[in-house]
Amino acid sequence: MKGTARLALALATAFAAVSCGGGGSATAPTTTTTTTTTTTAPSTPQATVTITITGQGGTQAFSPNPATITPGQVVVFKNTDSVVHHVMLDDGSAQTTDINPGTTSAPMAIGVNATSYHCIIHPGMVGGFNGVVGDPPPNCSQAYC
Ligand SMILES: [Cu+2]
Repeated sequence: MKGTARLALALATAFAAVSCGGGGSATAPTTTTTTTTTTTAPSTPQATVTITITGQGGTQAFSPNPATITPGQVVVFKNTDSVVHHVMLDDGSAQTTDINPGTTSAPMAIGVNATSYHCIIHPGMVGGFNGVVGDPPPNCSQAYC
């Protein structure tokens, strides 16, 4: 009987010591769970880029030209001119619809292979991305050359 009581006391003391040590260190990590909401922040550099249609010709037809984008970035074309324009990427991967004067095109994602674009109504209007300003057709003699 005496031996059993002494053993129980020894076990209880040992268990208390272990659980005390374990409980002390368990409280710290629980505060890190709120950091997950900050993962949406990197979307900020992907904000839509607005390229203005100026009404001038050649590489001056768009501003900024060249526009700085990242692959997959969404751009819109804002027509501040007095006639309709219609922009197509030179790699053929995407195009706007007709952009009426005073309106802005629907958002268009720019693929990794798209480096330049032009107006299909006025081929002299050219622009590009990331150092490329576009290439007006040789001997361009129409409007917006
Ligand atoms: Cu045009």
